[in-house]
Parts: sequence; structure tokens; C-alpha cells
Amino acid sequence: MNFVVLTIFPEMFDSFWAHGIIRKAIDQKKVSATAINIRDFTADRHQMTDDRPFGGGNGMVMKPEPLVEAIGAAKKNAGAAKTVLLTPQGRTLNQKMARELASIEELILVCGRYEGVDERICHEYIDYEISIGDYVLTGGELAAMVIMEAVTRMIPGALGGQDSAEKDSFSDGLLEHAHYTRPRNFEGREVPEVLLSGHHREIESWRMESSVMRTLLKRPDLLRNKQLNDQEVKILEKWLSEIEALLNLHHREH
Ligand code: 4FV
Repeated sequence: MNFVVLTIFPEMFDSFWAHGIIRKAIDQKKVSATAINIRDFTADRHQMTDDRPFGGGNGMVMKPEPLVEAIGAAKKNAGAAKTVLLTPQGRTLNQKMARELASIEELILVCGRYEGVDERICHEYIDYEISIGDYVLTGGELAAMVIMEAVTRMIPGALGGQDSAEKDSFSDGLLEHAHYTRPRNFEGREVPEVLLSGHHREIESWRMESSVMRTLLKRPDLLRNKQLNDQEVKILEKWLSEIEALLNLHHREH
């Protein structure tokens, strides 16, 4: 995977690429990443990348010409490159989309600033419009970092041996189970006994139940949008009968 970021603040990515999963993936040559300064593709001596909006109004708009030049330069020595505009107008990033993007050879990430980019960029030069969430940032750079992090984790082997993205939240459409580490007793609260038992099958079913129930309580929408497997159905039926028993007891006593 080759990431090319188009931005007027390339220095923002220096420390991002120097740490964590991205750094490891770059060192392992699983990922390469470069930042191109859109200003280097301006024609005027003030290197203007923005201008006043037609029709008036406050704020500025990113000029089309420098962006098109920069996209051209990014595509020059690239194989199959896809361009991504980071914008609140885009489809919201999720794990499935991150997995799809990870199969693309080169991603050119266009970081807007100001009120956004000239609309005529979108039709001709942008393959995907992606949003990281329904809120407005002052620039697309942070969103580009989020995408690079989420996509890199999906590149086979990028996460290293033991931990695989397959066990991630959302990988099976569920939230992850609860995690615990030492000390066994923290502020008077113990770790669930089963996790200390060494019984791997019991631990696995405890974790599956933890995953299903946390998803039901915190993100029921995820359960509604997924094909439940037999184990998940059994867990939900068990809890349903628990709840029914409780309600019957309550109704008998009241
Ligand atoms: C954004 C988002 C975002 C909008 C105007 C950059 C800013 C400025 N990008 N997900 N939410 N972008 O707010 O991706 O150009």
C-alpha cells in the first residue's frame, strides 16, 4: 500500500508516520507514505491555494488548478491509484470500508482546508468521498491519518503475529469483549474467575457472551444489521429467558 497525502501542511504527518503501527508497517515495507505540498503546484508568487467563493459568503475555497496538478503528480509514478477526498459529504468510514481500501495499491488522500474544495474537483478527479464522522474539522489531515491507521491495520501481517485485525471490534459485526490484565484485584474489583481458569473453551464462550451483550447494550444497531450465527442466537435466547423469568416473578409478586 502506498499512501500519498495532498495537503498544505505536510509537516503534520512527520510524527504520525514515525510512530506505532504505521511506523512498523513502513519499516516492514508493507506501507510507503509521502506528503505532497499543494502549494508546490501553485502558479502565482504568493502560492495561493484558496480564493473567495463565487456568490459571496464568508470563508475561502480551495482553488481547482493546484489540486489537479498535485493529483497529476501523485498519479505520475503510481500503478492503480485511487483518489479520496476527506469531506463531511462522504460515506462514513467503517471497518468494512477500511478492509476494502486496504486492497487498493495506492491511495491519494486529498486534504481540504477552508470551506472545502472547488466542486469541479469532485466529479473529474475524486474516486471516493469519505467522512470520518458527522462533525466539521478545519482540515482533512486528521481524517487522512484516521484512514491510514484504520487501513494499515487491515493489511495482512501489518499488525504482527499474535494480534490480528480479525479479532477486532466490528470484524464480526460485534463490539469486542471486555479486557482485563493484572492486578487481579483493582480497587476491590476482581477479574472474572473464568479468565483465570485456563479453560480456553469456557474463556472463548465467556468472551463471545461478553461481546454479544456489550453490543446489545451499547450498539443494538450493529446486531440489527448483522446475520446472527447460532452461538449468538443461543446467547440472546438465554438472556431473553432470564429476563422473562424475572418479569414473570415480578408480575406474580405485584
Ligand atoms: C471531514 C470529516 C471534515 C471540512 C472542510 C475540511 C473539513 C475542511 N473530513 N471527515 N468530518 N473536513 O470535516 O472527513 O475543508
